[in-house]
Amino acid sequence: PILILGACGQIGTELTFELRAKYGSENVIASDIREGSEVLMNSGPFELLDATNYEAIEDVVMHYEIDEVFLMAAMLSATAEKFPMRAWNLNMNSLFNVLNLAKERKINKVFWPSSIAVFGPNTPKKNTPQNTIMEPSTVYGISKQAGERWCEYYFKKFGVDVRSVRYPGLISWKTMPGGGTTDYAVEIYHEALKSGKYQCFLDKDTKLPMMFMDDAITATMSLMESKPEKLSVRSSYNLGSMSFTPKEMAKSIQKNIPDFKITYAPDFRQQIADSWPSSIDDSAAAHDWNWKPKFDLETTTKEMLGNLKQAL
Ligand code: VAH
Repeated sequence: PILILGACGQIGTELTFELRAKYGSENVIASDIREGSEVLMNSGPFELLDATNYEAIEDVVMHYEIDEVFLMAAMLSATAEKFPMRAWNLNMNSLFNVLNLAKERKINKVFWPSSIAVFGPNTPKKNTPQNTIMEPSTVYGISKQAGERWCEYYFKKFGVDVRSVRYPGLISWKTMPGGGTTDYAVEIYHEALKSGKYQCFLDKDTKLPMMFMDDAITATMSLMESKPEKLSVRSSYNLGSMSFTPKEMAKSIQKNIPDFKITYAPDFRQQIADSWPSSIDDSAAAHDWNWKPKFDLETTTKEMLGNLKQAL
């Protein structure tokens, strides 16, 4: 059986649905610090669980005889700047809890998300390589860089089978993101349908690596199902699909909603975005486990507006 920590979050929610569809609802235990959507809560077993509480996780792991853990609980970049020590505590102690369960052989496999936030202001911004300068300038980025180093250490030292990808900004319609710098790329679709206008908290030319959630989930499951001997990276794989600016995103929405208006009012999240790459070289993932994205900006916009129209 599989345990998902942070199952009510932006990625966790969709991961829960996809893993349940593939492996059967009863084999996927969802957990979070608080209850999730009606749909999620009614789709299979759920446990209220604090990812920083080792004993509580251990109890659930033993009770359900868990084999694999997906650790999706974290505090994201924007919120982490407001609460640095809470972010460090949640992001690191949850990871140590899961890595130590694997080291004690109480679970066999771990997925842990890293992020393009591990890169910093002096990282090459275009086609950022798998191995390069990494001096993250955000609390969240520092926690992700430290987390990657621990994942590789536990793999090399204790043979822990932990796998990870550096997610770009993720765009989903089933769930809202929580406290990220790339959240504008989700909010903009909701506002385009609700009010026909959106005030963007990043500047019009801020180019960032982004990905539609379906691609992110496919990548996550593909990496976890790969044969271990195929994996040359045990820190975290670069993962790319598309890059665009808020201005390009607004144009893509205006093709469907001609009157949509965007304005720009950069806030503290501009500095975070400016420290991140504009595009990613994910050739290691393509080589090791045949990663290939399906969605671009046009198809993402069609999917988002089509599904949100139904949902709203
Ligand atoms: C954030 N969505 O904005 C997350 C992600 C690359 C961005 O890490 O913090």
